[in-house]
Order: sequence, then structure tokens, then C-alpha cells
Amino acid sequence: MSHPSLYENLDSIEMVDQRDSKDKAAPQEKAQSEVEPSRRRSLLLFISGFLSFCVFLSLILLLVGLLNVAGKCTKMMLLQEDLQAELTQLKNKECPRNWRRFRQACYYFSTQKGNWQFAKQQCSLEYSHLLVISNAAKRDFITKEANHTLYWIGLKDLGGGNWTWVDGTACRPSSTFWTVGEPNNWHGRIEDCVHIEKEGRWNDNQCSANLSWICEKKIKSA
Ligand SMILES: [Ca+2]
Repeated sequence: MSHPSLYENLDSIEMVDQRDSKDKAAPQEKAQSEVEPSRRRSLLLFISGFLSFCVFLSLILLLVGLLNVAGKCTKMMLLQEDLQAELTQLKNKECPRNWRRFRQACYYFSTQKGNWQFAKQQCSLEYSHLLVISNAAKRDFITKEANHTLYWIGLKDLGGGNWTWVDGTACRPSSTFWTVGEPNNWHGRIEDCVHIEKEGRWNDNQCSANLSWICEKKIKSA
């Protein structure tokens, strides 16, 4: 009876070990093959969730930014409205440059010259009207400021001695300030327009005469 050699025994032991290790590895590989897709799914879900969170956070930040910008725009618009209101108030309270103030009105003594109609138009362009002398205090102020210069004023004969101011009020005989002998239609000329002359008194003259003029505008109350 022969006995297996030592090498034969070793080979058989290795074969058994290999079979055992294969038997053991097979379930592990199977388990791993089942686990891998699950991990990938989890990873994909995590990445998708993270990206979604990033997008959501970006949208939130964008919305907050837009709301912030909108808020600032609203504040700037309100500030602009306030500044515009203050500017309008200041404009109403103060006389424009080169205008002179007396009580609640501003007066412009032109350096240009023109006929009466031109003078009237120029005042309108400045949102004013030719001077209306409605009381003695204003008349004295104008006389002083005019300093003996001839200026058109807003008084005109609408026909038959119907002297009327440009604001539509009639010129009452009691409040007139004519130079002695005026109005006179000098030498038969048609003199329907009035200007002040020396000492601030009035003279009727041809409306085509070339003279300076005085504009007037009231200061609006706040
Ligand atoms: Ca005259």
C-alpha cells in the first residue's frame, strides 16, 4: 500500500483552500455588485440635491439682491421727488438771477429794447407779464429802480381812452400817474402804449417805439 507523497498532500490542501476562497469570494462579489449601483445612486442623489440647493440658494440671493436694488431705486425716486419739491419751493420763494425783488414780486428791467408787443412777448417767455402798477408803494419802488430810464409798462389803450392793464384790470383815473399833459396822442399820432419816463411818470407813445421794458411776476406762497 502506497502513501501519497508530501507534495501531493500540499497540492490537495492548496486546491481545497482555493475552492474555499472562491466559495467565500463569490457572495462578497455578488454583494459588492449589488452595493455599487446603490452607492452610485446615493452619490447621484447627493450631487443632484446639492446642485438643486445651490440653484435654490442662488435664486434666493438673486431675489434678495433684486429686492435690495428695488428698495434703493424707490428711495432714490422719493429723494428726487423731495429735491424737486424743495427746488420748486426755492424757485417760488426767490427771484431769478437779474430780477429784483419788492415785497411778494420779482421785477426785471430789460437791457434790450423793442416795441410794446415784443416786450409783452418777452415777459411771457419768462412766465411773467409787463409791469402792472397797482399801488403807490410799487410805483415808488419802480421809479427809484428805473433811475430816469424809459421802460414800457403793461398799460394800453384798448380804444377810446379805455386804458387797461395787461392783467385785464381797468386803469382807474384816480390811480394814474401821467406826466402833465399826457396822454396826448402827440401831434395827432396814435399813441396807445404806455411807458414810464423821468420821475416814473407815464407817457403814451406809439406802440412801435423802441424801448426797454419791465416784467413782473409774483412770488408764489409755499
Ligand atoms: Ca404822449
